[in-house]
Amino acid sequence: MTKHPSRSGGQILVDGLKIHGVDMAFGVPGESYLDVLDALHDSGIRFIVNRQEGGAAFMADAYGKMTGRPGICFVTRGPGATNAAIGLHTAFQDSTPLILFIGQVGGDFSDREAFQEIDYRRMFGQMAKWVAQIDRSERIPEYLARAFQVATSGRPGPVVLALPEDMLTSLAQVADTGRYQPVQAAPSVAQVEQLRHMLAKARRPLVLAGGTTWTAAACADLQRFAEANRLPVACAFRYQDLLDNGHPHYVGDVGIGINPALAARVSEADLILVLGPRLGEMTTGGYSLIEAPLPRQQLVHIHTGAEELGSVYQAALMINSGMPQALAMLAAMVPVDSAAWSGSVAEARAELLAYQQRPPIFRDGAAPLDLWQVVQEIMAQAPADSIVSNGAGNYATWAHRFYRYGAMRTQLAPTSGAMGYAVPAGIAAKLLAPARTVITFAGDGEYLMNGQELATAVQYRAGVVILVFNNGMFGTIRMHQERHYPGRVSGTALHNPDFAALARAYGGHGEVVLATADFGPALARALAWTERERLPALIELRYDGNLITPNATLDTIRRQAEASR
Ligand SMILES: Cc1ncc(C[n+]2csc(CCOP(=O)(O)OP(=O)(O)O)c2C)c(N)n1
Ligand SMILES: [Mg+2]
Repeated sequence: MTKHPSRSGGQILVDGLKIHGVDMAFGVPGESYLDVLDALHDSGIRFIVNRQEGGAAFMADAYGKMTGRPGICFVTRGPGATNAAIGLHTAFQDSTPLILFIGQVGGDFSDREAFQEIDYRRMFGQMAKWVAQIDRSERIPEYLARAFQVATSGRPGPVVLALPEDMLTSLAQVADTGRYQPVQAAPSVAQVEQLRHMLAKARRPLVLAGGTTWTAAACADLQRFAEANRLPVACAFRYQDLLDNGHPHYVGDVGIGINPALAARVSEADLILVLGPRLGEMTTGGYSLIEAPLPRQQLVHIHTGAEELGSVYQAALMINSGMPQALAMLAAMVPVDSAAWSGSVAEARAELLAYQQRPPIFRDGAAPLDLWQVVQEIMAQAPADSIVSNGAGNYATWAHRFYRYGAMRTQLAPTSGAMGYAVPAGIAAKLLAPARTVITFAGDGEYLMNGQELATAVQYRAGVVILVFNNGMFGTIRMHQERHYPGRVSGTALHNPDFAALARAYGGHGEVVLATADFGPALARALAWTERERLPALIELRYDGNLITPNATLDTIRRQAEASR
């Protein structure tokens, strides 16, 4: 029998992370996993220390979205794990590969409700693909390999591994495993033939792309497939970057604030090729554009998870496949005769471009700060491969509707609708891709949910540009309030700090912009600062909260609600 050197649990774990290709991890330390921290010390793995576990878990999610490899997050027992939960929930809803390691009470004290003890299997049962506790250090390689397999195979998602303290310090002589291999299915030739047959018979087909496991090659194949069959391509909620938004076949996103003309196209399509996304509430207009369980349109649903297919929608054709596998076959498919819908790409594209024009609320300088112009200025100054992050709030509309996302992994946004994602995700993106420009859209509410991570950005010199859309309120909720309880503002007003001064206090650059003409120069200064100093820059956009969406003001929403009472 081969003799293996004696290693502590923490050392075996970190050696395993290296075997599985981990180069960066996020976390907040705890006394529960000192042995891991010690093994990380000279591991070559970059351990980014966060200021709150919510920020760490969101950064791990952003890492997973950007790379397709599991984002790694380390947190301590009870309090650390509870703080990290938001990132786990997001990774689950967004199908992001992520592994959360939690320091756990030692086996000598377990099941006594010892200090900070929680049973993570129960706590995270619904939020993770797999939750386990490693009780013996010699079994770490096996658990670790499985965690990487589970997080990346089929429908990707988060995995939780609890690490009892005494297990981490106990010595074992054990072999490491090899590197994990993500497993994805592929369509059969017969399935592609059937899809082709259905497409050939269609009159108003539409592609709806989204979901995970996409690669640059898969995105290129999507473009080829769309061009060859003259198909309009819409993208699912917060997966807008699967096709360059400047491409003539890109016709918009199916999500919150959908272009009514595109909504009509989805409703009236006779065949929707659903390439990748779960058909969730946000991507189906609350299950109305595409009715569940039996849609009016014929659906071809391609998804990475077999368990997802047929779970809500009974598609006419269900194909279990990873996106690279499926798109390679679709790109290679003999194109069908597309004469019946040959005009639809140009028409749908024209509808998108019309929807992206300056909205009337800003016409003729109607508002001192034109948020549409802000987005135009970003597109003029930032390179096409810039990464744009956001969390939840009405401010996100300015990005989703008017910003033209470049090729894949230029959009980092939670389909889970979690607030607090924008800032940590932007910082993680910059740490991963220091040469690329990162622009973070954050509301005033959003920013303060994880604004403390600005300290992390300064510590690791992540030069992100953060735009704080300050309307003095939790705007989305205020909008719903005006619709349902007009004039009765409750729990949604915010008194804010001086955001620019706050950024400077952290060591970043900070400015306030009140007028349209001042934004361009402010952005140029912010971009130059982030480039030169490799430190974050924040621009607070202070504007009238009445401007709640590109289509409606709070006043008009209130008046309409009152009139219909
Ligand atoms: C963690 C979390 N808490 C609460 C909510 C509910 N919520 C959705 S949007 C929103 C307000 C966002 O406010 P802000 O960031 O200022 O953006 P605005 O809508 O004002 O543009 C709230 C409270 C949420 N989605 N996530
Ligand atoms: Mg706000």
